[in-house]
Amino acid sequence: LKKIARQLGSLIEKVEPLLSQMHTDALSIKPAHDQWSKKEILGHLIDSAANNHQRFVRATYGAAADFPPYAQEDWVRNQRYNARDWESLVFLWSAYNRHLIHVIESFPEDTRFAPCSIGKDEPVPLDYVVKDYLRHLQLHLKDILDETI
Ligand code: NI
Repeated sequence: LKKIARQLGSLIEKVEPLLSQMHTDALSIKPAHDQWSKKEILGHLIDSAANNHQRFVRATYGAAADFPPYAQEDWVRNQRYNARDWESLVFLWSAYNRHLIHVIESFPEDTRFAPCSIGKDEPVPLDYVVKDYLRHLQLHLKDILDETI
């Protein structure tokens, strides 16, 4: 988990300046009515950070197995991310992730296998959830930056 925290740290350091430099004109454009704009994808990553924050902290006191799944489409739509400015979204996203790195680094050793609920399936161990959080983040950053990171 310490390794994942380091990987997450270098990813944020690398990507934050790239996001900050992006031209803001096209960021609110949805490629299709049922596809997210880049602002909405970054918003989805903020939602992912917020929901996984709950899972991570709840795991430290044995309460992550009953955390409910979240309706990601409703979260993105109902928060109207396209109405926010890009700079604020980038700031929130990077600050949230810096805090998550601190949370992951602070896990007591015996919480690695704490059961976490990630949907309707059987609970999975915390270290799987943390790895999957990073994988999901990389996947969507690729869509925002139009490149492999
Ligand atoms: Ni996603």
